Amino acid sequence: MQILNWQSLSPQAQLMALKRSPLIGDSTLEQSVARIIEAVVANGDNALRDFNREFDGISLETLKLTATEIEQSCQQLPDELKQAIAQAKANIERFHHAQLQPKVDIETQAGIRCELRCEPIERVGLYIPGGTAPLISTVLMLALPAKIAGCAKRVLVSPPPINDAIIYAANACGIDEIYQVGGAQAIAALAFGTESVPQVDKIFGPGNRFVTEAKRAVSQDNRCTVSIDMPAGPSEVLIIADAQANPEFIAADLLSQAEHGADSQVMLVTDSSELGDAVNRALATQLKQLPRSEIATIALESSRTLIVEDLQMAAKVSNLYGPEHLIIQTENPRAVLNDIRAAGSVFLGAYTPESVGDYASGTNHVLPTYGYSKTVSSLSLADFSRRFTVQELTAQGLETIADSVMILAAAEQLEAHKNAVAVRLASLNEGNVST
Ligand code: HSO
Ligand code: ZN
Repeated sequence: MQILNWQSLSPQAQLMALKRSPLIGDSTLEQSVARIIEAVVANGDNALRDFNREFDGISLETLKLTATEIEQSCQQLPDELKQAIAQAKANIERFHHAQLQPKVDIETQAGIRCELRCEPIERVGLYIPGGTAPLISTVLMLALPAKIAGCAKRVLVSPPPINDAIIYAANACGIDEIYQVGGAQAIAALAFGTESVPQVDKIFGPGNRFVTEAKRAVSQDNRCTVSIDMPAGPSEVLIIADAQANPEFIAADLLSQAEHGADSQVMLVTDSSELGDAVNRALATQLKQLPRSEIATIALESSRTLIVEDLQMAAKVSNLYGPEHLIIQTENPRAVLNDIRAAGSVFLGAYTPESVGDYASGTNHVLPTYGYSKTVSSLSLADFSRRFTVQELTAQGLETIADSVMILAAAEQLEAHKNAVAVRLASLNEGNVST
C-alpha cells in the first residue's frame, strides 16, 4: 500500500489521501434500471421470468420456493455449517433482542401525558445478492432483527439458483417466503408487487450497482411508498495501530476487507512507520495465498497507509474519513475509542478481527459506507420499526399550556390554531368540565 506522511501533506493533499474512489457508474445505468422497473410494473411475473432467463440464464415457471424445495436445500447442508449458523444466530439474536426499547410514557407537566410508541414495519423485503460469495451471514443480519422487531411479513429475494446455505439460513430465521429473483427486477417486484411477489413497505440489503440504483429509484417513485435501509457504497475498513500491533494481524484484516471487491478500500493509520513497512511486507506474503488475490490486489491499489504523529491525530484522521469498519489495535484501544466520532462498527484490540462482526459476534454487519457513518447509523432493531407519539391532556393540563399555545399561534398568524384552544377554554369557563 502507498505510505504517506500525514503531517507533510498539504491540506488539499490530506483530503485527497482520504478520498474514496468515485462510485463506478455509467450514464446509462439509471436508464437501464428504469427500463427494468417499468417492465416489472407492466408485466409482473412474466417480466421477472424473462429477466431470470436473460440475466441468470435460468427458466423458472414458479418464482416462489415451495416448502419441499426449502426442505431439500436444508438437507444438503453439512452439520458443521449448520452449527456455525446456529452460534452466529444465537449471538445476533441476543444482541438485537437487547435493543428492544422500553416505552416512553411521561407527564411533561401535570395533566399533559406524552408517549413514544414503537410499531413494527408490517412488510419487509430482504435482498440477498448472488454471485461468487453467497452471503449467508447477511440473511442472519436482516432476517433476525426483522423477526425480533415483529415485522409480520418477511420476504426474501435472491437471484437463482439460490445457494442451499442461504435457503437454510432463511428458514432457520423463520422466513418462509423465498423468491428466486435478483437484480433491479427483484427490487421493482418488492416495491410494486407482482402476481406472486408481495409488495413490501421497506427494502433491506446490499447489492450490485443495479440493485443499489433500483433501491434509490423506487424509494423516490411516488407511485409506491417503499423506503430503503441506507445508501450503499463499496465496503471499507480503517485500522488504527501503534508500534506494538502485530503486522500479520493487520495485513490479514486489511485483506479480509480487500477481498470483497476491487472497489473496496482499506486504510491503515499509524504512528509507527516501521509498522507501516512491516504491514506491507506481510501483505505481499499473505496476498499470494489468497484465492481472491486478483480482486484484493486491485483494492490495495487505491488503499493507503498514513503515518501520523500520535494516536489522537489517528483518531482525528479516522473521524474525517468516517469508515464503515474501524479496527483499533493499540495498547489501550478504549482510550482511542473515546476520541472516535464516526464509524459504522468498531473492533477493539488484537483479538477482534473484523470477520467476527461480519459473521458471529452479534453486531450487525449492514453498516454505512462511503463516509455516511457521520450521519447514518449501523443497521439495528430500530430500522425495522417506526415510532409515533401520543399525547393526552386533561382539562387542567390544557389550561396549563393554553396561553403559550395561543400566543405562539398568534405569533405565527394562525388564528384557527389559537381558536382550537380558545373554544375549549371558553367551554371550561362555562363550567363544562368533561374529564
Ligand atoms: N464485510 C461485509 C459483510 C460480510 N463479510 C459478509 C463477509 N460476509 C460488510 O461490509
Ligand atoms: Zn466482510
